[in-house]
Amino acid sequence: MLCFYSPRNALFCFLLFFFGTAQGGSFAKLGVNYGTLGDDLPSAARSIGFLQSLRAGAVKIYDANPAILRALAGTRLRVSIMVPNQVFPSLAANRSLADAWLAANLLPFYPQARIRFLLVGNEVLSDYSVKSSWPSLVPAMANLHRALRARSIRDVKVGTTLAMDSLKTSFPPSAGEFRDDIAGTVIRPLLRFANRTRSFYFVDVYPYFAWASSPSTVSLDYALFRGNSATNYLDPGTHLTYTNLLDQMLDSVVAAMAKLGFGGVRLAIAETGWPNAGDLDQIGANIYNAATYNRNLARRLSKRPALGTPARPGAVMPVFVFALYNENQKPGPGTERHWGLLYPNATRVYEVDLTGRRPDASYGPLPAPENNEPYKGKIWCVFGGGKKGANATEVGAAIAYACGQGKGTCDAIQPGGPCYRPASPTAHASYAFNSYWQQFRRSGGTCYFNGLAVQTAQDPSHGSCKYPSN
Ligand SMILES: *[C@@H]1O[C@H](CO)[C@@H](O)[C@H](O)[C@H]1NC(C)=O
Ligand SMILES: *[C@@H]1O[C@H](CO)[C@@H](O)[C@H](O)[C@H]1NC(C)=O
Ligand SMILES: *[C@@H]1O[C@H](CO)[C@@H](O)[C@H](O)[C@H]1NC(C)=O
Ligand SMILES: CC(=O)N[C@H]1CO[C@H](CO)[C@@H](O)[C@@H]1O
Repeated sequence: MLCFYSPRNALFCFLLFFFGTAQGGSFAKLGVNYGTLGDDLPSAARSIGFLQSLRAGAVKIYDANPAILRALAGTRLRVSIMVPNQVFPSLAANRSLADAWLAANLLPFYPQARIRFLLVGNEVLSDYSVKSSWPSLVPAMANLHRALRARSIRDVKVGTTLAMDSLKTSFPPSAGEFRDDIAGTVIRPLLRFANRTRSFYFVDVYPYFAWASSPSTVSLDYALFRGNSATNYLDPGTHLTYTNLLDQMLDSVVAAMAKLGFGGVRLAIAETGWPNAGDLDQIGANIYNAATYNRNLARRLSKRPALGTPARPGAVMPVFVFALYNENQKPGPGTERHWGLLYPNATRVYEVDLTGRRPDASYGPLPAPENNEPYKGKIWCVFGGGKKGANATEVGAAIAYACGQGKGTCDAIQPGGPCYRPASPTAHASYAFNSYWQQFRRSGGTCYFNGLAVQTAQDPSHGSCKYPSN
């Protein structure tokens, strides 16, 4: 009940509630993130058809792809587009460039496509390699906002997406606080902008990652919205009771915003979801959990009056699930390529009604989850994974990369070494990938190599050639 703690905020909260209720209908259906990092995905036109048959209410894309925006023209789907990370700094420096960006990317499709959000950059404040561009973020947003107004466009809100690592503290939720390196310099101006323009704080929030990084202390049921009085969490600071991890994470953002004096800025969930598969050493990434998370999420969001969160009861939030497809070209651990509601062949990974109205009992049975406990056996990383069109040049480059990292990574596959034979590129790749991964997995090294590598529980050692393992 943060809203009513201070009389100064009460009016704003009332307006927020009223405004939220008035807009409630339009946010009721879940939106879907339509990412395109796959080499095997259906066309834009077919994809929009799939979004409609999934009964999505909105779609978010990661750029302003003309083919997708053309396919969205005339549909009921609300649309969120993005200014890429490489582009926004120039828009901060020059107002006419911001207007030119709109003219080239938004105007040809507006208002035929119902573009409602213009997101400037994707998780920019998590990428320290572009730190020098951080101060440009809000000025770029402001220039785009001005350019929209100058063209009398009033129904497109400008924002930016931020990951949960913009917080330095998120537990207990009432202790939520932004990182010192961004709080005053970027976040405060961002919140001021969001408040002034009645926009949102767009957060990418993944209970999956929070649970998976400490499954022994966080309950899986709490992460999947099916906790009970034993898994509820009582925040000692506010005495609010949390029934699920998503609310807890959202309210840590609310607390952090309040500490900067902007406790009233509305939240939108730009990404959330649960992976339907992952690597052997990744816990809880399976169809059963993914279906449970997304069905329960949809059901919660369909409730009227809106549930909001404990700190913001009744608040209505736009929410976008990640993602439409499993995307086979996303780098990183296996989960990254398995967030889809659909396989690339357009088959549903599991049934989910995004309007949240379908009763649980009407869904068919799900495959039982088999990896809800940490994998205890040994794991190796070998050549495999069935990447289409892999060629000798690519494999050679991957071996060279793996062997170039660490100490003595590839000694065993030098001529005369115990793993030199068989002297085939794939056998050498297996040794090199595994040797690299065993050295670097603790520090974030992944068993991926552009799709050339895969984890296995089968020891690839042979004769005197021993593959290291965990
Ligand atoms: C802004 O960009 C426009 C268009 O490229 C250019 O003509 C103008 O000189 C730029 N202004 C500044 C101040 O850089
Ligand atoms: C679609 O792809 C999935 C995953 O690869 C597979 O299990 C399924 O059988 C495929 N469906 C069709 C109709 O090809
Ligand atoms: C090998 O694969 C790489 C990466 O997919 C590609 O860029 C390259 O053109 C291919 N080379 C040949 C000879 O096919
Ligand atoms: C916390 C804060 O800055 N709230 C302001 C948000 O904007 C409204 C006007 O739209 C102000 O009344 C609030 O004070």
